[in-house]
Amino acid sequence: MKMIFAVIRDKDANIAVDALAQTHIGVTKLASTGGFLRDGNTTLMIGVDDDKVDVVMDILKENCAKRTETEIVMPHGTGGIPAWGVGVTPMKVEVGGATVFVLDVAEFRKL
Ligand code: 2BA
Repeated sequence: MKMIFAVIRDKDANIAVDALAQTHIGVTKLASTGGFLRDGNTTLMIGVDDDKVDVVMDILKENCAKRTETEIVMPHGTGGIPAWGVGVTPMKVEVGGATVFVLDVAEFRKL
């Protein structure tokens, strides 16, 4: 058995948890904080039989991997207030990303 720890973006967490649950894979979602940015992220704790590790990796790749998305950037007016009506700019930005650790589980019990 393996324990997979996946540090992912908060925004990707719910969809990843849903996809794991639909595949009947148990997951615990932990609120975490990155040591470098000191920003909130999500750590998923996923315990699975060895033959399910690739299934989990595919789900994480599909829902959390780095990808490019087009976002609308709203220009700021005075005092940091969004300047509605002024030309908005669609920009391609890189979002997502997962840092994944796979550990051997010495023992698994439910008491
Ligand atoms: P990533 O490398 O994609 O890491 C995203 C988050 O994954 C990290 O958030 C941290 O919570 C976790 N993580 C990454 N490597 C880990 C490890 N070896 N052990 C445990 N957890 C780990 P942050 O620490 O806030 O880092 C956010 C992003 O800042 C990183 O994205 C990386 O692009 C950059 N970064 C991190 N440390 C850096 C450093 N010393 N110098 C320059 N850039 C750094």
